[in-house]
Amino acid sequence: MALLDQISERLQAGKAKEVVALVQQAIDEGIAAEKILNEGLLAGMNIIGEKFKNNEIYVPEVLVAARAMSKGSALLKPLLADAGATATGKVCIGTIEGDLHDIGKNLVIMMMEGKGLEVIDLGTDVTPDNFVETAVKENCNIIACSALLTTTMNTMAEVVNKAKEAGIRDKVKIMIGGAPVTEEFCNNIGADAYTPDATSAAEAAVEFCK
Ligand code: B1M
Repeated sequence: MALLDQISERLQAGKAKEVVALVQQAIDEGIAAEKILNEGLLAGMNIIGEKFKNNEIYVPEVLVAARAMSKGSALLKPLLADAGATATGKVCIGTIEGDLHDIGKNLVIMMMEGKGLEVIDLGTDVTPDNFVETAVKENCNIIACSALLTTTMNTMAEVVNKAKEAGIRDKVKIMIGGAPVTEEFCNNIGADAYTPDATSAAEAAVEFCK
């Protein structure tokens, strides 16, 4: 089996140690970090998502796969950094209130830091007040919100409202993303940018900070 397929397969089996070893082997063999991420780790995670949706696997299996994904991608972090990254700016990021999914958010952080941005990670289950208070206190250029559940994405509208109430709406850009989020939703709630993946999120953040 090809190395990237092995990474995907071991990730699906939740074998974090084996995933780490295989990712290291792929790095040593000179495979590009983005290829390892997309064709190995994320490919495996997508299959997990499909099986979860079809009730072929349940939360415990998804959790161990998610852990393997996190451990494997941590190895790629230094390699995903842009050589000579010069962007400056501060972002506070988190997964919205009620939502515990953090793999996508962590990838967004990795890509943003790789471009030189300073990122404050608020973690998961972050309230709109927490986003806005942090942006005020830390003088952030960007508030970035991730949501993976259709039930939690609507709370992102509250972040926009709270930013207006706090009088910082003209000073801070609000970026949103996550599997159920769309451009149309972004326009409806009055956020500044929707991006579909971590790479485009980092690129948009750099543009906002120029
Ligand atoms: Co959950 N879960 N989950 N889950 N989970 C989904 C999201 C689901 C689609 C699965 C399914 O049914 N097909 C479904 C949501 C359905 C819906 O809302 N319509 C679901 C459900 C229902 C649930 C529970 C309710 C299950 C239960 O308990 N019965 C529960 C909710 C818990 C909670 O949050 N309160 C739950 C729990 C879990 C686990 C804890 C087991 C685990 C999370 C572990 C963790 O994150 N540490 C988990 C996982 C892993 C998934 C799936 C399988 C994979 C998500 C993932 O990490 N993908 C997911 C199925 C799926 O998405 N196909 C599913 C990989 C990741 C890299 O992609 O996060 O989309 P993603 O990020 C992408 C882009 O979206 C984007 O960049 C990333 C890639 O470049 N992006 C941004 C993300 N944030 C961004 C922000 C940006 C820009 C781009 O700007 C700010």
